[in-house]
Amino acid sequence: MPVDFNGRWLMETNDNFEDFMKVLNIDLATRKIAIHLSQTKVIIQDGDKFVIKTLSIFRNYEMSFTIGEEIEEYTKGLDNRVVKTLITWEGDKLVCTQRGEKANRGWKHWLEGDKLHMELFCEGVVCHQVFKKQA
Ligand code: VL7
Repeated sequence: MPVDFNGRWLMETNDNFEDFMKVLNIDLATRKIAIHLSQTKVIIQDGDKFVIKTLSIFRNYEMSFTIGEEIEEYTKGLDNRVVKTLITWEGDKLVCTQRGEKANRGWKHWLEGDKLHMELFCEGVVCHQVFKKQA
């Protein structure tokens, strides 16, 4: 049985998000707003197919993918780059690599108890987010 990420997840902590935004060259005005956002993840998982929505009062971001199938991703409303994105399972972790202008970029999702964890990484900078499941 694969891990089940389905659900609506509310942000509890967001460590080092400022440095992560800086390494993506997000401008100061945008960072000032984004740093205070409570982000919500809505994950729809159907076998190896996923839709992940990241929602906030400022901006929303949505992506769809199938495990093991590389896609071209446009990070619209985030850093607005185009990357080659591939998501695979590493054990029970969902691991994404985003190949492009920025080196060593991607994210990981995993579950610990009833919490959803996410690590966002880029050029050695790591942001760690934790979400709790909405009842
Ligand atoms: C990553 C991106 C900050 C710009 C606005 C902040 C708006 C709400 O990659 C992400 O999720 C993956 C895995 O769950 C699926 O797409 C979302 C969000 C942070 C870095 C860039 C700041 C401007 C935040 C959309």
